[in-house]
Amino acid sequence: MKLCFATNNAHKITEVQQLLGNAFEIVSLQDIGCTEELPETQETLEGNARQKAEFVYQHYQVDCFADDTGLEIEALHGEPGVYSARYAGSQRSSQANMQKVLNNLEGIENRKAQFRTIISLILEGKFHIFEGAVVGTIAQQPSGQQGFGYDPIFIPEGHEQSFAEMSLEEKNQISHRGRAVQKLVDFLKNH
Ligand code: ITT
Repeated sequence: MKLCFATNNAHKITEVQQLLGNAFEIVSLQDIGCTEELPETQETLEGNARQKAEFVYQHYQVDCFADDTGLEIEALHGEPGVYSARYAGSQRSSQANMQKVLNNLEGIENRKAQFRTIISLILEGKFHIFEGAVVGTIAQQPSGQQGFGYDPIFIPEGHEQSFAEMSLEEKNQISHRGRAVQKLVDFLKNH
């Protein structure tokens, strides 16, 4: 089965393809000839995930899904949340975003956080939604080279290492995206 993954983030494609295995083939935006920037102007993860998938479905008429993810930090009242990509500005720099988080948490003891992913699927014209989350803490400093985005400063609960110190398989087993994709796979297998 072929499904378009409506994302411009190559890291997400790598993670999700590993989870989907051979039963599903991911088609990229490039594969369907979509070179425009996907609109992402909503104020919730749900809204953005839906907006990205609907854009692709309306313009290209293919079955597709989109992922919107946010890092929600308790002591920062859920920030950066839906604004995770541009937290430190429009240059979308992971280094600057992580530094802003660390600066804002300086001197604050509560470092609890969660990653939350919403996946929206449009299959045969019908809309479906799946959610995955993982709780953890924000480290004092970045560590690790794997993964992407905020991975070097996020330590999932029950672990000592950041997501960026884990292999792709280890992260996928416990991550927000891994959990949301598992729900997507269960749905597709029963469809
Ligand atoms: P698309 O919208 O094209 O899918 P994006 O990178 O803009 O790609 P999001 O809006 O979902 O994706 O990402 C929000 C931010 O959260 C962005 O800065 C990512 O680097 C970061 N992020 C998303 N998933 C992550 C993960 O699994 N680990 C660490 N950071 C992540």
